[in-house]
Amino acid sequence: MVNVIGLGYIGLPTALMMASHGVEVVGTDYNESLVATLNAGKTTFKEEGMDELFVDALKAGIRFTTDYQVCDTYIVSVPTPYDRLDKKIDAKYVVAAVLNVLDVAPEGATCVIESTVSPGTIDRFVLPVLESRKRSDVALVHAPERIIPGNMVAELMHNNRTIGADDPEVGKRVTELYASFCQGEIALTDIRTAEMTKVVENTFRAVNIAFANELAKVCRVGDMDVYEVIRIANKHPRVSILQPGPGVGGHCIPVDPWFLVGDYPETANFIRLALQTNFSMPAYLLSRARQAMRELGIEDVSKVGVYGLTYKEDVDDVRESPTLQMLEAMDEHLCAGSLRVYDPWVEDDVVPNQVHSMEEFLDGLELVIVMVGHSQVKGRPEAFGGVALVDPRNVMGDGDNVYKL
Ligand code: SAJ
Repeated sequence: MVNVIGLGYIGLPTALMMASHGVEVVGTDYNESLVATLNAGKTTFKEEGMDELFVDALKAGIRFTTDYQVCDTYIVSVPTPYDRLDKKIDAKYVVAAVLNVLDVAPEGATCVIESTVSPGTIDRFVLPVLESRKRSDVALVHAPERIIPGNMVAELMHNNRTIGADDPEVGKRVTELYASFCQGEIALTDIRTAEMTKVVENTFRAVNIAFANELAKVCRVGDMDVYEVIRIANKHPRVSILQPGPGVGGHCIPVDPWFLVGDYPETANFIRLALQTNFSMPAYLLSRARQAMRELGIEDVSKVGVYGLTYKEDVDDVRESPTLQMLEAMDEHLCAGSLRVYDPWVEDDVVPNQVHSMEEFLDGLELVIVMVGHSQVKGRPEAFGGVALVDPRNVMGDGDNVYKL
């Protein structure tokens, strides 16, 4: 039996996937209301294919509880935030979960950490926990997740994966477990290498996006079309530049690279600069919106709205989103709450001045900053009733009243 600890964006689909592929699974989370929702037959976030997967897993007998189970394999999938001051990983949730596992784990159990951790975290923070509890019989494995929100279910099945285990026998066993549903190649390595590859993958993406964002700024100064430049440059067989945008959000790309900067502050300079470049985009966009207001003769900030609160299109996740970063930047300059905000994917009130229908949103607006290109509006400027648009993601076409980055 597998006990998946932490039923968030990664733990839940992983638990469902394993259950629907013949593995006996119990999902555990300390959040009682989340467990109650799952037990009431409802999923806790929207994702293509999740509802069907949930039904399959229920049929296969998956259970959800707040209790840790006595079983042979644990999969820990809890958040790993970074300390905002020293930029190092904060492993407290992982450590707490492992401590709870050790309270019930039988001799010889395996504890797989799926949470993203910086290289050396398992050695530095998790192994000492085992030692202090005299539980060197428990085997540790790192199996970092790689699935992209928006296409999680498909990627869970088809992506290649990494299994990091310092004991090859244990690694082989865990590889077999993941092979029950994973059709990609599974690379077996040691724990520290697995930790590093995961952080490196997200750092690569952060750096590539930062490059695109810097190009956008350069092209603005030089009066060139950055999208055309990137489109053509990418025709080169060895060039693959990502897209500039309003900033970088989510719980991975803006977070994980800081682990390297935090652990190697003297060395990881280029990565630090990339993160700072990405983080500068929401404020840069504000100045771009201000420019559009001047050109359009709009003086009243209440005539400006923000479409999109999530960190990217067609997901409901608002963590670290560029819109939140932008509102925070405004807040620092005494403008809190003045912009009306709407996102069809976000039902809860997350920010002041948030409305819940497009009609209410557009009422009286003269300029909309399209922070997220949800399918609802992508390629359809008419969805905004003809008002001028600031379009940092280049998803609204090339009309006269469309201001790019
Ligand atoms: N973004 C851009 N320009 C781009 C691509 C993305 O500005 O060309 C922005 C997005 O709008 C978003 C942010 O970057 O705000 C991050 O989005 P994303 O789609 O790049 O990535 P995530 O955070 O949804 O998922 C990433 C993935 N990592 C990689 O592709 C290397 C995913 O595979 C990981 O599993 C996930 O992080 C994770 O959990 O670590």
